[in-house]
Amino acid sequence: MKSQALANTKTDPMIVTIQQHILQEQRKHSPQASGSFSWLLSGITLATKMTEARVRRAGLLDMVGTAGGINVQGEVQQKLDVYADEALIHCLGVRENVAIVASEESEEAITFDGRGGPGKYVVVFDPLDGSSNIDVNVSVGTIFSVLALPEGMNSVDEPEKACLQPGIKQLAAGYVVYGSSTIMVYTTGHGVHGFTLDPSFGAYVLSHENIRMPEQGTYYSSNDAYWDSFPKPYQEYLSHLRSGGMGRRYALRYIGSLVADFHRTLLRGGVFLYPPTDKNPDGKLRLLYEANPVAFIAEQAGGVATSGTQRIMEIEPTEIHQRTPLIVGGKSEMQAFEHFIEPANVLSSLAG
Ligand code: P6P
Repeated sequence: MKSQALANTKTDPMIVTIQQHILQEQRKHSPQASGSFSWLLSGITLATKMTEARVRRAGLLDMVGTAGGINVQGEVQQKLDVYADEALIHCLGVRENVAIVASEESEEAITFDGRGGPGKYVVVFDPLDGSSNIDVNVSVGTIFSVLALPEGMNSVDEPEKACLQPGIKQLAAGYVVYGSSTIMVYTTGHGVHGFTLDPSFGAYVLSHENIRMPEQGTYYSSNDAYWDSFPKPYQEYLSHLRSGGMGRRYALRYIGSLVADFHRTLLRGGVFLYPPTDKNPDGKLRLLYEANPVAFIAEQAGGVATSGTQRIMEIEPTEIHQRTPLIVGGKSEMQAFEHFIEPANVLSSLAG
């Protein structure tokens, strides 16, 4: 007889860890799988647990503040940025099936040659997105995307080219949000599943199976400080949301940390927008390791993700750190968005 206390919590003896879930999914969807992907993912989960341990105690470990460097984006590196980046590079680097990684923190792609046999995966990631929020105790996150090393491509000679694949080629994508609890959300193309880190025994335990994004929410999420530099169709769309044009009043929620803003949108619905602005005319968010993984997860959960001119996952990348506008949300909000943006695209294409 199971004790009542155990029966009502996720620590029930029937818990499902992320490793168990991946293996179950692989057996269900690709019986011939060698378990190679779950070995890769265990490198990511380990690195995020190492990072989580420091995020939680940042103020006590001299891990707040800047590391003194500037990353390839021209952003001041936080100490935790550097730690999270090194943890992922180390944990993935010791997995012989990983050929190449690319990080927001490194200008060039990194190859792991000289090990037993050629790797077959490419992993791109933002090791600690939103890290400027750490010092004020706001949620931050890790975002990752897994691609196959293209057939016939030599990982050592063309590492950057191997990363430049559209989002539809992703084998898996996920993020970890270091928030009030630490949750990993991932997809391999068979739905979206969330796992909460149980610090009492250090495992990610299934807590959100088959996440579906609500058709319509009640929040929009954008940095309204840039309103004046949003293109007019975006201003008209946001006014539509604010004025009850969607049959309900929307509230604004904006944390300024993509993983936190997207995680809320995934669970509660609504829409997140980072439009083109004067300062970032191509958008601020990076295609390969922010927009693409978010788009894969959103679409797998029944949502939509666009750059304003095309489906995010169909953008053909030309450089590792390229940026894109990102509008991602539930079906209802995104259908309304298409209505406002479509004429603008038609007009701009005519003008082009
Ligand atoms: P802004 C954090 O720096 C980040 O890259 C994303 O996590 C976040 O969505 C965005 O920038 C916030 O940008 O211009 O609103 O501060």
